[in-house]
Amino acid sequence: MIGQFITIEGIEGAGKTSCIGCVERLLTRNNIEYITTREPGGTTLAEKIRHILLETKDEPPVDLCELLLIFAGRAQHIHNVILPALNAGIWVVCDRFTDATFAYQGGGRGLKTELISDLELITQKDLRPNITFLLDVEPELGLSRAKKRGELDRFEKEELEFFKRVREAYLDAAVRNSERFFVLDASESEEQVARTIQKTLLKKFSLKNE
Ligand code: Z5A
Repeated sequence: MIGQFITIEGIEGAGKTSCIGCVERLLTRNNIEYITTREPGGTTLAEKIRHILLETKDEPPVDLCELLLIFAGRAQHIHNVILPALNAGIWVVCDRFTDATFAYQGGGRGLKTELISDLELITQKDLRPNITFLLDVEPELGLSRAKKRGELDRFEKEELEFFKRVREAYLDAAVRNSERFFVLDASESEEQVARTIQKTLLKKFSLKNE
């Protein structure tokens, strides 16, 4: 049996953490075996790459270097974690995946979509999420939530305009991939967002809510 691949996307402070918790609870109630993982990261090596990507102290990577580091970590993550799980029938819940690359490196940094698509094909072949939740929120609100948590990483230090471009690129991706994207209004309460996510999963995968 092949497991299902669920990804959660959105700008900072959109509420991915609580969204993941709600997906996990629903899968547990349905006795579905799953793992939760994240990008950048998800393996020991890929977590080291994440650290390089997010830290603010040393030499910052140029945009192309950032993109290649992200796909390097992704190759490791797919090979060592995602594909073995899916092939064993285990569902994978992933906090960000390649839609984030189109949004941040494409929309935010301005790298060409064709370049990202080429790397996607090389790294993933036909692996794509079965369902993607995009938690959509005004950057002003998302950033204000994220800032309450304390020290900012390299991405969180970007200007508001950067996050506006990221959000637009996410919304464009949702239109282009409407068969797997579910866009949620993440300015609503965490409880309301959780209810919508559960309803969507119940319907898509014929799950039980008991
Ligand atoms: N990145 C990239 O550039 N390219 C790529 O291909 C990939 C990633 C894969 C790290 O990702 C960075 O990597 C990321 C993009 C880049 N940029 N940054 N920074 P990350 O996902 O690990 O980091 P993050 O985006 O900073 O995650 P986050 O800020 O933790 O987002 P979140 O998980 O959506 O937020 P949260 O912790 O769930 O919520 C933040 C706070 O808001 C918290 O106090 C909540 O209680 C509160 N909250 C959440 N939802 C609500 C609602 N609905 N109402 C009120 N308050 C709420």
